[in-house]
Amino acid sequence: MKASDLFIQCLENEGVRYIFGVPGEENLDVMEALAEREQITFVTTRHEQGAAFMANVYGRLSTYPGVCLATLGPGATNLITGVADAFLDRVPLVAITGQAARNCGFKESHQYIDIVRMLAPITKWNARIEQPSGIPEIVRKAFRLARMEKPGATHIELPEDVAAEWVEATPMPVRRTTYPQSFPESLERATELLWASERPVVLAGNGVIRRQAAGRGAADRLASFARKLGIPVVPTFMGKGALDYRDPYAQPAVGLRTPISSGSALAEADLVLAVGYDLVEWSPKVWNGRREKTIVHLDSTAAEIDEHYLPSIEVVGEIGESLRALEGLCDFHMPRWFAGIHRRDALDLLAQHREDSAFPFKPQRVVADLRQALSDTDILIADVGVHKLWLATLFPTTSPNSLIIANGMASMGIAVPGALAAKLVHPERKVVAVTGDGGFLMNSQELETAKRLGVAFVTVVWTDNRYGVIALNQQRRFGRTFASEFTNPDLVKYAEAFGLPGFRVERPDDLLPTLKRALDYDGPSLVEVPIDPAAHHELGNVNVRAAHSADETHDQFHQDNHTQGYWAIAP
Ligand SMILES: Cc1ncc(C[n+]2csc(CCOP(=O)(O)OP(=O)(O)O)c2C)c(N)n1
Ligand SMILES: [Mg+2]
Repeated sequence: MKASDLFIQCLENEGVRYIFGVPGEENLDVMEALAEREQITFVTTRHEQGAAFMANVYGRLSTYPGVCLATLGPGATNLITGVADAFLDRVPLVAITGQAARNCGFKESHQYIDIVRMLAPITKWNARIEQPSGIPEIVRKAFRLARMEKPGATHIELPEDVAAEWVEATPMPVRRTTYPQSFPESLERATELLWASERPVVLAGNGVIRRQAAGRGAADRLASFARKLGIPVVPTFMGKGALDYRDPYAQPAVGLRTPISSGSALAEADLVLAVGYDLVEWSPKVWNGRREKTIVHLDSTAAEIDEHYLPSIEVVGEIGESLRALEGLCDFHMPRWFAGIHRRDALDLLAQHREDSAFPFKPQRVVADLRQALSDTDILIADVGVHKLWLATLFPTTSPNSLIIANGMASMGIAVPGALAAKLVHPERKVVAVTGDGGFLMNSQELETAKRLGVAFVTVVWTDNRYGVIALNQQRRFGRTFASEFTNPDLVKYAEAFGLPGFRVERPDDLLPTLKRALDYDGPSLVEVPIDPAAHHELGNVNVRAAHSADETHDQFHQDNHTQGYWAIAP
């Protein structure tokens, strides 16, 4: 058979359902092979970056590698941002690129650049297929490594002459691996350290969400562990939803440059049990600047090196299993040391702004209405900008992967293509992309892809006519803004030009009904929400909390959990 047919059979063998991409001349054989098959849908995008972000979010939510495809040269360079984002956020993704024939690589040649070398620093592994007989092993390896802990991006280059050759081979059988169990000695040492500590706290990261999505129950085990021991849980932005925000042990989320506020559980803690925590999200220097805290590292891999992150013990293994084992060994309940800690309450703040009538909108009001419009398991995906910080700080999450935050690479432009992919993974859920006006215009072309495919999600654009977070920081540091402002096209007309219904919300009370209308619409839609940039300054005042006292809210939590709305238990 032709090598391109074998290549597609190998992708089918990996369970691939979608390839997102822009074909080029050097992929013609691969595209032709795809046209003959049914299992894989090729989603033609309008920019390779859109394709990479779609594959990225597909991978985040499904835990199986999302696949994107581009041609050589410019197609491959356009993929880079979405691939790098997968690399830093531990997302399983396989990028496929075409290439000029093998006899072009040593000389100047049309669109030829060394893609393998270019993508090497942002992939876990990548390779050129030099011989068609290598296809089964290379594809198997790319998918296996992309998904294996910790997941990330891999890349396969298929030169056009290789794709057109003849070969006799079959795909390799897919065998799953298992991870070694954590050492009993490590678990015992962790138990001793927890027992000896006075103010322990769990810092729960991306890994908890990832291993929950992979069906390994990491978030379920974490909830059980926290309750048995009575330990507060601080999620990172990407760890949001690891514990239901209504749980008495749930604490406010941290990430990026969140300062460590005095009086917060992490500031006061003498021991930090870091579970599935990636240092890229929130530097340990912020919460362990004086290197005083005892650290217990519990993750799927050994700890990263950082002078502010020196674990006393590393518990390495499947996260949920390690938590289960630790819970079994820890036969004690900690005194409620964090009960007296006083913090301002995110829920309070949202409740206060529920009726806020300011126009342009205050972000708090928009977050409150978004929470009202979506159910527990619906999916909200944030782009990158000050709107992301508002959502990460204020949006209450009840379940893993209901708020998607890209926080390692933190690239603008992920929300629109990401929402499309989220809907493909979970057609039964409502999906909303929240994006700034800056990030929106970086990948808004994918609205055409959404329209063509008939994929229903709502894009909510926060318009403040600026790169809001940059302008905010300029104001704070230098007392003025520079080169961070712009104007916008008429976004309602822009949506309509794509054939989408577009709404501009001009009265605060119209927001919730407009969101509901857009969510009920059977196709992509756009809602523009003008935001008052002056209100961004209030972000620094949000010093959130989850529960003033575990005693007070514990019973209430169990009564209210899953039976009442979000505002029912706001104190
Ligand atoms: C691709 C990319 N370019 C630049 C940045 C740096 N950056 C981070 S947020 C931001 C501004 C975002 O503006 P906008 O999308 O309007 O969101 P807002 O902050 O106004 O909510 C910029 C330029 C980035 N993260 N990603
Ligand atoms: Mg903006």
